[in-house]
Formats: sequence, C-alpha cells, structure tokens
Amino acid sequence: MLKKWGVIVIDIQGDFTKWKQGSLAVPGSDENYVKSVEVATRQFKELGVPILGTQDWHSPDHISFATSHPGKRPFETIIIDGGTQALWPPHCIQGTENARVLIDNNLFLAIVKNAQDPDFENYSFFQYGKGTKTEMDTILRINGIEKVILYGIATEYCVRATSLDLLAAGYKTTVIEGLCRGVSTDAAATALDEMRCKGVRVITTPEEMIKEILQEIFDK
Ligand code: VGL
Ligand code: ZN
Repeated sequence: MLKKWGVIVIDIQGDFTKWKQGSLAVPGSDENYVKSVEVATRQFKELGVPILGTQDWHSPDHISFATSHPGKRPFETIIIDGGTQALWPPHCIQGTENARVLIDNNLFLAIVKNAQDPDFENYSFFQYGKGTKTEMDTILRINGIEKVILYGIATEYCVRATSLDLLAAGYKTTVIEGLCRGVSTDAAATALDEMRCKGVRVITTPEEMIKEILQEIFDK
C-alpha cells in the first residue's frame, strides 16, 4: 500500500510575523510569506493530504519570557536545569490576537498547542518534558500518516525540534525550506544542515513536493 502523506504547518502566528508587527517577528515574515504558506497548504489539502497546524501557546508569565526574569533582556540566555534557555519578548500569549494562527483555520484537521505550562519551555510539538507525547503521534496514526511534510516558523526552534522528534519516532520527514523562516538566518541554515545530516529530507519549494505527490497519484 502507498504510504500516506501528512502536512504539519508550524506556528504561523501573528507574533512571529512582521505582517502583524509581532513581538517576535522573524526575518522574511511579511504578508506575502504568510499567503505563500496558505496557498501551498491549500494545494496539499486539495490533493487529499491531511493538514495539522501548531500553535505556540504561552501563559503571560511563561519561563521563556525575559520579563519573567528581572534584569534579563530578550535574546539573552539563562541556565535552567543545567541547560541553556533563550529568553524571548513575551509572545503568543494564550487568547491574544497575535497568538492566532494566521492561515485559514478550516484547512486544519487539528491544531496542536505546546509550551502551555508556565514553568517549562518546549519547542517540539511531538513531545515535551521527559518524552511525554502530545496528541500529535496519535493524530498522525489514526489518519494513517507515515510521511510528514513540515514547514513554518521558526526553522531552528520549533521546526527543527519537531522534525527531529518525528524522524526519531520513525516518520519519513521532509522539510520545505522555502516555506520556513528562522529567528536568525545563520542559525536557521545551521539547523537545516543538522536536520539533513540526521536524515530529514530538506527540499526547496512546495512545487517539488506537489509534483511528487501528483506523480504518486498518477502511478497508482
Ligand atoms: C518558537 C521561539 C519561541 C518557535 C516559539 O515557534 O519556533 N521560537 N517560541
Ligand atoms: Zn514561544
């Protein structure tokens, strides 16, 4: 049987975009970018591919916010539990306008949230803490998905962490670089290299993926 594709669109939320003057707007996140993500996602959906969305979803006092650490400024790092933690401007606060997912929410079968606990930061939407799974794995399984296509924001944080966890869990994982944006362009490039090295397939444009899926449909 043909292995089934699924798409995961990572954190296309106002606070990560220049378009919506987000508090953590990443380079290259204008309205055109968001529209290109929406157009590609609709094309996948029209090819019959199930789509999941994700949403960074913080409490107002989240541990990753610089404002939660007196004297610290955004983009500084601190050590928490022996690990380095980047500090961010407050962003994607539960229930605020700029925490909304900007592309048509009807495209999604479900939206998986993460980092809701004020005391823990988490970039993966597949699992958190010491390997506790989110609902993502179950949703992929009940839909028969074995091959995942991933894109969104931020390349070196949530896209990286989620794709590496998917890969480790046995999913064939493809990242569409042209639909990803990073907090730092250099760090994003390094993260993409790491993902490639570990076995993630990195492709440039959605068109390559759409061509491949169409080919599979014709070959069936
Ligand atoms: C993200 C930084 C802070 C992400 C979330 O979605 O990659 N990055 N919170
Ligand atoms: Zn966050």
